[in-house]
Amino acid sequence: MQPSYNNRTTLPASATSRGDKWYCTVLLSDSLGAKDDEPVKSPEVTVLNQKPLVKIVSVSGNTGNITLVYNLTDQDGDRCNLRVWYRFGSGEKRVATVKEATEGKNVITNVAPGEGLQLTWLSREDVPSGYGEYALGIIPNDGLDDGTEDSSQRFRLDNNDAPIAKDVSIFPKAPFSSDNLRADYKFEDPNNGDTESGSRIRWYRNKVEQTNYRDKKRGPIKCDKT
Ligand SMILES: [Ca+2]
Ligand SMILES: [Ca+2]
Repeated sequence: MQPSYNNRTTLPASATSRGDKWYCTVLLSDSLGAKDDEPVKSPEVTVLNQKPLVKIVSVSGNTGNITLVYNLTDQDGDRCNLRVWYRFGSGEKRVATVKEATEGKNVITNVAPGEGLQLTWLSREDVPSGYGEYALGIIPNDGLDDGTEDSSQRFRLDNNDAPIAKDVSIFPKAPFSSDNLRADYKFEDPNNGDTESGSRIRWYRNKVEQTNYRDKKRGPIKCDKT
């Protein structure tokens, strides 16, 4: 029994918590003093869970570590687990590796509701050469229910590093005028898996560029034998 609410017909919301089971009893009497023999009991009601809600405030950064600022609300004051995802273009949601994760790669556990909270997406872990329009999202769960998720505006990500031309040389190394010349080099890209596309090659004869051999791996045939 909660005696401080005796004889009141209204119980303030501040007195209830999620999961509480409440009932009241009524013992009626009239102005002449006649009263019921026994108090009458109401059916029991359970105070329901209010689902949490996330609102993403901002995203900053466009390469490597991306900072997300968000607000987390739960009217019951429940601490929440947050699952973080990313999306490339209009593709499907994928698990986002976050620095603050305490469970797996993308779950931050036991977060108290508040404003201006931050998390960091380690984007290079998930998309080492990611390039294009991305979005991030958070799904809150208060231990009972998934709440209302939010996703960020799309933002531009550029994790792509330029490739490096290694061991650039001409073959043969000691050519005669009857030899075709060939440009030799190795394509190395810091992002594993990137392939060569659109490389530019220039040939110089006595320091003057020979534009008709642009982007050709084979250089001039100095002496045409035909
Ligand atoms: Ca709740
Ligand atoms: Ca690259």
